[in-house]
Amino acid sequence: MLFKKVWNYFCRGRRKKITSLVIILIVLVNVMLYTSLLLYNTVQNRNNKHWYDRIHFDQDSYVDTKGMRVIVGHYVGGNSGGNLTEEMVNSNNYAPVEGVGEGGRPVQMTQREIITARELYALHSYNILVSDKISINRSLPDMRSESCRNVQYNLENLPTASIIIVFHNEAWSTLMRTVMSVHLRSPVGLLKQIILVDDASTRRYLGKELDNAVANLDKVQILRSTNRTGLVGARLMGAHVATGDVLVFLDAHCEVTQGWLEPLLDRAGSDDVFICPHIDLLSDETLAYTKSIDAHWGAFSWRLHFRWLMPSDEVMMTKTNNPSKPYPTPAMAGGLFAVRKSLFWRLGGYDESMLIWGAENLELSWRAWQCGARVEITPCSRVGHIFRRHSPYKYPGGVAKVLNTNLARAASVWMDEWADFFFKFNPSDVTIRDHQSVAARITLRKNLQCKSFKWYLENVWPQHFFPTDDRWFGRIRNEKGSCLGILAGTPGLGGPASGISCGSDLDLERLLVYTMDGRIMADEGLCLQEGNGRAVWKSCNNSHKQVWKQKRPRLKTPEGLCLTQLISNSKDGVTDPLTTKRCVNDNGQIWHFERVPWR
Ligand code: LR7
Ligand code: MN
Repeated sequence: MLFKKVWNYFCRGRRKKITSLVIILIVLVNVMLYTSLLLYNTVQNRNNKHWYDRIHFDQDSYVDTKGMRVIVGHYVGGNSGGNLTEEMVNSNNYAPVEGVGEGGRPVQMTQREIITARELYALHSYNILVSDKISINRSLPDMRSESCRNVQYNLENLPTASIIIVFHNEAWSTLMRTVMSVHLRSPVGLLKQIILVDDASTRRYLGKELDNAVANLDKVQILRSTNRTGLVGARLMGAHVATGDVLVFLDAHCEVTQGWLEPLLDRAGSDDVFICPHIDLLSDETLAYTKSIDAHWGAFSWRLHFRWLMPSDEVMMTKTNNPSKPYPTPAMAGGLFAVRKSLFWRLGGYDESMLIWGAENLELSWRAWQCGARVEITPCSRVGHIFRRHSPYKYPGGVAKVLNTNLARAASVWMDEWADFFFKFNPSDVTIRDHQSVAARITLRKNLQCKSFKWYLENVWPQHFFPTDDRWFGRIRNEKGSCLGILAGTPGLGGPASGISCGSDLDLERLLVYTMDGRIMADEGLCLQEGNGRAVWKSCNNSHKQVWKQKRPRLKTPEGLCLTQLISNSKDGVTDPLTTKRCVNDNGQIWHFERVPWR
């Protein structure tokens, strides 16, 4: 009733027109608001970084100075897609769409595809939906630098190559794209064979369907392991049947680019080197091919996790002067390298007792260097690899057991006193070590008359951050209570330095190396650095800002400022960031060096 009265009052004569106009206006404004909201949402979604960031994320990756995310070859175990049906897991959905991903370009998805891709992600730890849309023969740009393109190789004089690609439950499209990229971009005369080694895959499409595909390809053969042998066992199977002069190993989700093979063979020909290509990035989300930074060095942390670091100044200098020259690296990532077959076997192939995944890359690198060979990277061979955040496959026996077995074996055989350091701070690995028989590998080391780990550290990686006999090692405790240390989760590039709770003698996060030239080094190659009145953790370098003179009981910068802790202790045991201040009479400037034996 009331409504009708109000309506009649407003809807007479001239008022009727005004009311209608007002209603139309209100509707219009609402529609506009709604559309802009929708638009905003879409843009938001697009900027929402990546959907997979919400899956879960560990600390084993960081963004380096040039913005490249450096994912390191260490896993904390994967998740194998819970809700997927047998059909989804076992079918091959390769259906290339013309032009998609050509030239190495990223592939965009529709909102609907994003949902499916998210469901399928855990199958391979990369975006299989996108991979299935890209042709296995897709084009890629020539990734080489000008100076690399100008190098002339005499193909007649280069040794021939057997390419070995091992896989366990790999996706069809990425595996085949790896094979096809090798086929398309390797000089015919140099490519002896491509050996695929199936490490007991269970996916249906990797059976007959793969056999048939391979049967149609020239020079490609497939070996199958009946039991899950792990990547070392699988690579050895391939190496045993290889007939080429040089073995070239690739992961099963790579794409090689123009001119990739010649520089590898050129260097591998010399019989004293394990030569790695420059590894570029294939995005796990869009499969885009992107260049990785020009120079990186392989090394490892105190816990023996593989890490990419900036090369030493000397290496950077030679790289600038001769950008096409291979340069030495303390360790290789492991999956992509070439080596003369005779050298591979002469140095003992691989440690056959290494399981599934991990540590074989360090073992091989140490063995190479210590036993008279070298490990190098050639900037002229560019190969893309899909970096994964998690391992998608199962580790029989558990990830920790597998990885620690391999690490224990590698450390026991090659690291001498630093093996004691490793086991002291990883006591749970001691039992694993004691169950290993490494006698055959020790004999190999003796027979090859290999050098010590001390020699390796001093000569191959003098910039290392491990404790040594001429470095102090221990905890640096502030008079107010906290200790200098690295907060869990500090990225590889560093961050503000705070005092943290002192923990036990086994907490590597609080243990530091103090060098004779005044550097305070933590794990992961971080050094305490002074800047604008603050103390921060930064990648170790030669800067005088990383020099701290111990003037008991103080720690001083070269300018004479004192390292200072302001607050005695905050709630979660983490103090305010440390500062550098004029030296005064303040407990916050008193630091006690408490030595901890490192082996
Ligand atoms: O049980 C297994 N059987 C296998 O055949 C487990 C794995 N594999 C295969 C797998 O399908 C793949 O083709 O082995 C290959 C390597 O496994 P990934 O791709 O899961 O390893 P990754 O790329 O994460 O890890 C790096 O470190 C490993 C340590 O064991 C190996 O050396 C990998 O080859 C190595 N990859 C690279 O070096 C590529 C560059 C990335 C980095 C860092
Ligand atoms: Mn890989």
